[in-house]
Amino acid sequence: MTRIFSGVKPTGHLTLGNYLGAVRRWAFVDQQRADALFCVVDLHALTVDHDPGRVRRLSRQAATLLLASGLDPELCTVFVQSHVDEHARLSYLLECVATDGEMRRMIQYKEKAARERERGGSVRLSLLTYPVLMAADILAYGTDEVPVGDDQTQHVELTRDLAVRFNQRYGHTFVVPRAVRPEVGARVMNLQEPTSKMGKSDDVGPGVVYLLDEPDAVRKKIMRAVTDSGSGQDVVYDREARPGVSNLLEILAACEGGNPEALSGVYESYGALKKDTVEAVVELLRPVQERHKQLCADPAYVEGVLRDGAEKARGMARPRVDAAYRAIGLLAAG
Ligand code: AQP
Repeated sequence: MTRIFSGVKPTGHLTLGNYLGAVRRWAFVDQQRADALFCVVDLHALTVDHDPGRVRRLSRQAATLLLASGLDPELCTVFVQSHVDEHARLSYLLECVATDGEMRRMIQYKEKAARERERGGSVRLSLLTYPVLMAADILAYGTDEVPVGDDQTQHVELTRDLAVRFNQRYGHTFVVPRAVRPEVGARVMNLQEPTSKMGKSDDVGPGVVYLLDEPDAVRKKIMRAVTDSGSGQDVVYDREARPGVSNLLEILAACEGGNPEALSGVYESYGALKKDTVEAVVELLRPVQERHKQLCADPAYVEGVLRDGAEKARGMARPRVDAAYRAIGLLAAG
């Protein structure tokens, strides 16, 4: 059976981008067809300036939202990364296979490091090595497929390179995984800056729709979304020339299961497109928010799912990570 691994970082509240680009597919496609593991990758949240209490709260909230989005512990494994030591153990071995040049070429590193420097902060070493930890997350489980949004494709490519290199140098240990992406909704853009990804740790709050936004907040954000100036009101799908309106068409198409290009022919004004997008997003989020509320009333259930998930994940990861320790030349403990 195909094995799938993917994760979400508790660096902020989950967004519509996280949902359309990743989580919805995990719930409605991946967990049904594969042996799937989904993880709150909390160690990754420590790569930038962080507040410990906030990371803990966001980790719990992310896990609850994954379950609210439809991840079913009967069908898949849901857990928190730091509960399974194998991730950090394997990460160090992979650091001994990766090069610093590879790390410095990562687009997300360059962007995030530049942002930290602009803010006058220093760049944590873990931000540079983060893709290696992500590779360990994936490789520890013999993963075949990694369902991710566009922004993570480069990291999965690096993971493949590290797996192949390790296997060539030290003997076959890792499955070489591949990234899989949803056709529509793979890259939801910020509503206020439609040339940038909608990110959960963005400063531009009004441009980001969060999974737990009330309908009124969703309405305000979408109705105020930046549309493209100097081109009249015609609704055209063109990501390069018309990023604002194209983003709305993509969001609507992703919500309704349609095609953004075909949808563009249906609308004569931005207003009508925005109105329908509001309705589609509110309807999309409604069941997730209702289930989230129920789960918040039962924290013991969520804790139990995470405890069982970690135990199961540990059992799956340990044999491969132990094999990697032996293959690379470390003496087995007596
Ligand atoms: N805007 C997006 N459109 C489509 N997919 C997206 N994903 C994230 N943003 C979008 C996908 O969601 C999954 C979980 O993402 P993550 O938690 O690993 O964080 P990220 O990719 O770094 O995204 P964020 O939300 O923007 O976090 P910050 O702001 O902290 O960097 C991934 O599969 C991702 O592709």
